[in-house]
Amino acid sequence: MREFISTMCLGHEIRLLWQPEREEIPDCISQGFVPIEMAEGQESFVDFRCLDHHNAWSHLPSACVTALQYYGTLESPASVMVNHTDADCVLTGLTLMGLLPLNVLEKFNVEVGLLDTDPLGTDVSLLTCGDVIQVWKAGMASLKQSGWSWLYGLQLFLDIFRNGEHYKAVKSRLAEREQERRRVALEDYEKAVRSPSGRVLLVAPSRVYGFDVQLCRQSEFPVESLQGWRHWCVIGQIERSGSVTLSCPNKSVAEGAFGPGGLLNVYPRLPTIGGKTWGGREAVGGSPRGALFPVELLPKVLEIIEGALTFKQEMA
Ligand SMILES: [Mn+2]
Repeated sequence: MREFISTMCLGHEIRLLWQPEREEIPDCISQGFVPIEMAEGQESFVDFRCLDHHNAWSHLPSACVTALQYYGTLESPASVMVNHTDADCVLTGLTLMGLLPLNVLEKFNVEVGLLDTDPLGTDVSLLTCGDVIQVWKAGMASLKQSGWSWLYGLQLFLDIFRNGEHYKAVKSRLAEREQERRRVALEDYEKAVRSPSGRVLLVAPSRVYGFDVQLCRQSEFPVESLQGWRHWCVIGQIERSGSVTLSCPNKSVAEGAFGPGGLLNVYPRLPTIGGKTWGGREAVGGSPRGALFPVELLPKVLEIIEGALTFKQEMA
């Protein structure tokens, strides 16, 4: 829902336009509102700064990395236009306003950008500022869709950097939890069943969220290429809910493996439950909503998904 918020941060005036109607976006840009990651479906709205990396701009780096070349150029009042609250989007605004030192952001934005563009292939614990990103994400986990949540995200970034000493305990707690999650994910991976090509993997049960670990990024190859990943689809039987989640590394790998549309080609082939079908997006989806998926059908699911691969290349 559209909101206009006029407020302040570190002495800067901020004029924030949240989720403007699609038809009014071009007008708002000509009035001086800087669009940050304003992708609406298949269309991305940008000004000369090109702060987006979706749709027609998918060849660009993440927005917060592009924003480094416009560091501190948004004078007060800073007029920005946004439609979501994630680390890349908020950090882009922070960078344009120059609210943290450039030498800090030159390192930090690159890492946030890496997580934004390759979330399943980046080990946050290996990043220099991974702890800051983890605290921020934990602190934003219950965010509401509102311009105020974007502004709170801005404040939280500043607070974590400026008052880092207060966050020592929470940082080590989150790091421990992350280490434990990776350990359990790897343990589940070792018990997983592989399809004949090795490209599809059945993790049953899956005790933690672990697709990032289990898909096995091959970092010497590009993130969007089939060679960039050991497995192209992980079938996770989620212990907590009894449902099944399918995860491919990203849309382009899903399409490379299963043809245009990725997993959309796969859902109709999978066994229905009480007439309800599988569904989701190109790279992520799952078993029928709200239904326990019978474990005895899982080998069949593995077989069907292996059979749906349009490009077969056995694992090296
Ligand atoms: Mn982004």
